[in-house]
Amino acid sequence: MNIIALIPAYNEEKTIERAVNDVKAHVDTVVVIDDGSHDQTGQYAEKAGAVVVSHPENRGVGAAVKTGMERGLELGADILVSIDADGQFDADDIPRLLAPILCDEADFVTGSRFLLENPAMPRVKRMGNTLFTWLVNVLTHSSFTDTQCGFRALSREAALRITLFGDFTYTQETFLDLVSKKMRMKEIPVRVAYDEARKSRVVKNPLAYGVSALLIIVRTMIDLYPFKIFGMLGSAIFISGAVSGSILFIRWVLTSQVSPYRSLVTLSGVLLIVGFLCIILALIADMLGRQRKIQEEILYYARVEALERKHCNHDNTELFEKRESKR
Ligand SMILES: Nc1nc2c(ncn2[C@@H]2O[C@H](COP(=O)(O)OP(=O)(O)OP(=O)(O)O)[C@@H](O)[C@H]2O)c(=O)[nH]1
Ligand SMILES: [Mg+2]
Repeated sequence: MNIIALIPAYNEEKTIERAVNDVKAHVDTVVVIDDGSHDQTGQYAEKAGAVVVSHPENRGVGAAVKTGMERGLELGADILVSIDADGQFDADDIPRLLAPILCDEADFVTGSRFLLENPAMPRVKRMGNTLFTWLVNVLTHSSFTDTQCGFRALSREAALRITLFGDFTYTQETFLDLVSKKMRMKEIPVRVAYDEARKSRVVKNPLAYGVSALLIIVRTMIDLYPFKIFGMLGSAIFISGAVSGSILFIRWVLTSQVSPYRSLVTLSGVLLIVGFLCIILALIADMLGRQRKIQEEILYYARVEALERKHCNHDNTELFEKRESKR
């Protein structure tokens, strides 16, 4: 088993060495993604024995994790574990995070900071986490307790299958994508520490974080369920147009007049047309959605083949057999 840790890091020179050393004891290789840091993060990570991948410019933690997953797969990872560079998580929790994947009980295991008696999370962060976890649960019909935790593990199969677009963050998108792909997911309680003096690199401004993360969620949902989303929207608009139109029509039949609701006639017409167009859009988006599924399947095999060609010393036969047996 080749276990590779991914540490996205942005200006973390103070903590990166310790983070790498703590993680090293539990994995085969540590990959640090230095995301355009202005300090010595990359140099310190290398000194501590990590493989360092650098982005010339800061691209965001989502982009960094994507780069890390690609590098991890190239290095032949069977399991990828991501953990923060600030030492907030306890690396000794890694074995518990890996266990469900090693026992073939899960493809994705996420740490939850809310299942243990951890130190109190700052209030704004707790509210944000609760809100986003609730939203992801509603959208995926799940009951996760923490969908924002950066401490998680992914099987090779899940890493080959996942498609992430968000550069700013990847946390919620991972859940939406993997649930839609029917991957087996599990939560494990993890320990976490909070340093009041530290400024979060990701959540510089809670409102800006909320808007950016929400945009990623909306775009992901449209990508994953285009027919459902445009279909529901179109139907709702069309039905309201039809209902108001019918009421006006009945009134006209009974009283031979529509006043004082004349303006509602136009509104009903507009609603009917917009609703109809939305339903057409749903059908077109559905076709694109099917294309996406085919493209993702092609991408999966392309990734597997490319990795084999790179002689990453990984035998993918097992993966293929597992996949075929699931069909
Ligand atoms: N590569 C990369 N990593 C980032 C970026 N922003 C944050 N990170 C890393 O992502 C991890 C989580 O960021 P934190 O700043 O600890 O965010 P947080 O855990 O939500 O906030 P705190 O609770 O204050 O620690 C850390 O390892 C950061 O170095 C970024 O733009 N690029
Ligand atoms: Mg942190």
